[in-house]
Amino acid sequence: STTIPHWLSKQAELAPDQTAIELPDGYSITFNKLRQESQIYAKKLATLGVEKGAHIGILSENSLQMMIAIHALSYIGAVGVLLNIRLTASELNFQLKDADVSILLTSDTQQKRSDTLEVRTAVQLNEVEAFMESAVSLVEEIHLDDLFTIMYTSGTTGFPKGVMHTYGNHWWSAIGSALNLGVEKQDKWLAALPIFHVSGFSILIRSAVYGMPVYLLDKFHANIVHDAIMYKGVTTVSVVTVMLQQLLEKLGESEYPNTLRCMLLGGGPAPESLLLKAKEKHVPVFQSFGMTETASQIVTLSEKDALQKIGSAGKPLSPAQLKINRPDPDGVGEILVKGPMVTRGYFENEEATNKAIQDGWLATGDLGYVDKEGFLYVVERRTDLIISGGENIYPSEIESVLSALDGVREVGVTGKPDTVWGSKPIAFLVVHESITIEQVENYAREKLASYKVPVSFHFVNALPRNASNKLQRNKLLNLLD
Ligand code: S0N
Ligand code: AMP
Ligand code: MG
Ligand code: MG
Ligand code: MG
Repeated sequence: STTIPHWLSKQAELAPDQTAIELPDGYSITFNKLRQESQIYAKKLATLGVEKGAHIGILSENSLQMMIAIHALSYIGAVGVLLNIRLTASELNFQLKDADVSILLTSDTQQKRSDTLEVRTAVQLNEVEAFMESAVSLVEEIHLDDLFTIMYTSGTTGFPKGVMHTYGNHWWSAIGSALNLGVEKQDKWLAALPIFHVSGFSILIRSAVYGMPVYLLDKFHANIVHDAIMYKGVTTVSVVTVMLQQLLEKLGESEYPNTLRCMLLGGGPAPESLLLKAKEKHVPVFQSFGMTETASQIVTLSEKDALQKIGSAGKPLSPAQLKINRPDPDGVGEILVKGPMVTRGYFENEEATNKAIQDGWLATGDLGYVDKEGFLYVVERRTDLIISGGENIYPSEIESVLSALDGVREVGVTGKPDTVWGSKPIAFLVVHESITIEQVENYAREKLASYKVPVSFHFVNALPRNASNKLQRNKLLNLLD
């Protein structure tokens, strides 16, 4: 397979004194120092038993230490399994087991719940600092075909699937972004999206590949992002819809300085009213379409096209292709994508992999059409995906969890439009008389991440079903009338 010099080591040679990471409290670290600290950390992880090919869980809000740990895994050749901190213990335990995680690294906050997690070893990221350094030899060349990360994405079957990313997927994603958005000398990319999602993770990779500073937040805070754009020379920010909404509110009648050149919007649909509002305030929004499986954006609309093509997700990035499968008379069909940033499949899930990827083309599950000039418009999901604040929720996942509760006979879940989050799940249940709504809700809270807990629960006599007895989720909301 193709090899390249380790990307962080390369930047430490090319731009040793360039800032790699800057924090809101003013602390910053250069590429040279970041390499040094990541390599030391790698040798300490080796003492803990982290070795080439091992699957290492990471459960943390964004932090400098998390970034160092991720680079350290790459110096060992270990695989990072990035875990969503909002998940419950049972949801995390599924992923820890499915991904064969042997060692889990946590932030201090997450460590508090590690006794509910089923993993051989759980260690705090900062405890590793105290370890001795093992005399292991570190990776100097990255093999682009090697597996680097696994990130879970929920699935139609009710069980999440581990999306595998090779170094090559991440590398080509960063290159594709650069060829489309450009890389400029003064670039500084703000990361408030979680690193456990590819939306945040991809910023870390772009930083190493371009030699570009990251302005790193532990998580999204509208105030801090606003100030960073206004006063800290941030040029690029990745956001989901709900964040852009809050930022525009904060902006009020003012405008951002010219230093801001790109507000990269992704992770789900964006209401046209929001895009128009952004346009009015001269915010350089770049709409994009991408998914965990494509290692971030694969289709992006530049600001200059945004005026004529409002609502479009743009054109496929330079190293990517797109086609619409079996278009209807209006040209609408399933969006298929192909390119070197696309995953080779789901970890130990051949069935799902073969279903999603054929001849290198990934079936996204999304419906869309391409206009005469080649711009993609995403219409809706073919499947029943609910996207709340950039987090994916599959109705089937909630249905199978609630069905397991005694007294629940049938469950149907669908998305209900929500002005803040975009969409939120709502549940309809056929139950035995003995059970109460409160019991169902408590059970949901125990088993499901809070963003997946339905906004309301409705007991009904029967669920809408078609002639072959299949649940008709698109008719569930009618039960409210
Ligand atoms: C929007 C966020 C920041 C909201 O979280 P916040 O404010 O931090 O919430 P908390 O204070 O932790 O909790 C308060 C209560 O709110 C609930 N809650 C939190 N999040 C949600 C949610 N999404 N939906 C509904 N409720 C939520 C909490 O549960 C809590 O409730 P209680 O009190 O009951 O416990 C946060 O949700 C967030 O960070 N969202 C973004 C996630 C994301 O990154 N999605 C994108 C995933 N997609 C990809 O990675 C591929 C696309 C991609 O790469 C990309 C995407 C965007 C931009 C660029 C790119 C790119 O291509 O580079
Ligand atoms: P995830 O894997 O969590 O990143 O979710 C990816 C999903 O988000 C896609 O399959 C789409 O359903 C949705 N999505 C991403 N970008 C867009 C967009 N521009 N418009 C509509 N939906 C989008
Ligand atoms: Mg397994
Ligand atoms: Mg909050
Ligand atoms: Mg997801």
